[in-house]
Amino acid sequence: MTKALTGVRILDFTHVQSGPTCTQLLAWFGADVIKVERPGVGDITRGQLQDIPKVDSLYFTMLNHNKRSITLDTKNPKGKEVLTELIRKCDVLVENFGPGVLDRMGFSWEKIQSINPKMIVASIKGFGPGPYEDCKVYENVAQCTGGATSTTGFRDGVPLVTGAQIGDSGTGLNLALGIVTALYQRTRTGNGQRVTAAMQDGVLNLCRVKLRDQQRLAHGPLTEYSQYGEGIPFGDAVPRAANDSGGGQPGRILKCKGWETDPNAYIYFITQAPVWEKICDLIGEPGWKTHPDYAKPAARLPRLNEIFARIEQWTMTKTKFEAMEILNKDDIPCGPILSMKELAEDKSLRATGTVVEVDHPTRGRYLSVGNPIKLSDSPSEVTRSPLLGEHTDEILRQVLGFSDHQVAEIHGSGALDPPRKQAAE
Ligand code: CAO
Repeated sequence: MTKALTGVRILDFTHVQSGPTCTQLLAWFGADVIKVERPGVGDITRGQLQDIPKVDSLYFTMLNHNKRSITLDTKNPKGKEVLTELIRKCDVLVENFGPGVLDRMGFSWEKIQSINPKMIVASIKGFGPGPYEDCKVYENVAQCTGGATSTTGFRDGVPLVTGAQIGDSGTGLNLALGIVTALYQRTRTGNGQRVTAAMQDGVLNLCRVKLRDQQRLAHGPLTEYSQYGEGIPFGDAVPRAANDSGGGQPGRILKCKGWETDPNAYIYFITQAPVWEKICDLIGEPGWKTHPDYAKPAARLPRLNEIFARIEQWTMTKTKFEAMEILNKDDIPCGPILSMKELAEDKSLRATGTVVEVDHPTRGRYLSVGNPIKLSDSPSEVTRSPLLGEHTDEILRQVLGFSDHQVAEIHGSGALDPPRKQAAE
């Protein structure tokens, strides 16, 4: 069976997390992804957070499945020639270098266009045009500057970053969509184009409900926030909402049986209006179904702390999984707080390929996340990440068509040797 992106060749200049997320997705959909890495060093994540000495880290292996690796010093004159040939042979160049790096390498958009007018050049940067456009950015910087951090955490605590890599992996997703959209447009126009995705933009986009709340503040307090019921006035910016629901149906994290010793014995409980009467019956408060202080959603808003405290009395008598089962029978939206251990051991996630076990020649077997997007006619098999430069000769010969003599010349030129200047760890 062919894959959705069979025949699409990607020149992958990405590193760390944001860009590799994008090209890994494209590889899962069948694109031939050729990762260009600095000789001797490679993607810096190969050596970061290593759990096994001298073995590609899980950080790297979990972001670079289904790719091929070529090492090339793109600052070496011969290396530039090879890169020029790669640009001719590929459909898309993806990069997430620091601002200006590609230009300094001698491969500006104009130059790439002159080599291959059909090429799509896709870039992730920390910021879009503006005062910060020249800044280097990592995940938490994007979370902080995109509105996630100021709105995450407890009102009286410091701002918090989240464990979900919304700046890196979130922006990688955006870029992947931009690339396939540009590829689709190219089928009509025949032309390449630039695709750019800024991490700040991606995070802010994911924080749209907070921008919504910022505007609602002008018209009065945010009644679904706990602080409203607690009588604490709102300031002029959206406050941190702790675990209050970000939508119109109030929700909280509530303790379940075992919470005293298990840090994840909790459940997220949503008091969705259509199932309110069932909730009342379940927790032993049938009178709340008709009582004017509790019967209607608006009446409940100033009393959410009291209501959730009562519901928690019930959830504390059940494990999070028992509560989930009981609540789902009544269509009451809820979710147990699952630990990474529980997710890693979840059989259904293995069955769908959302969590996969991969074999690696130097690491052995390890767990990874698989493709979260399922296509019925383009299933994703997750294959291991490449070793550094594993496919250099294969790509020089098969993709670029170089002869034995040319390959030997490239080897002799120093283009495959480590460059002198390397980015700091
Ligand atoms: N051959 C020769 N040189 C190479 C090379 C190759 N194959 N590949 C990379 N290099 C060089 C580049 O030319 C550049 O050198 P110069 O600075 O002399 O031009 C250098 O290596 C890499 O520069 P960089 O700025 O991309 O790398 P860094 O480690 O200093 O910064 C990061 C990393 C992530 C902060 C920066 O790339 C960045 O801001 N990227 C955009 C935002 C982004 O994607 N961030 C997500 C990171 S994941 O949290």
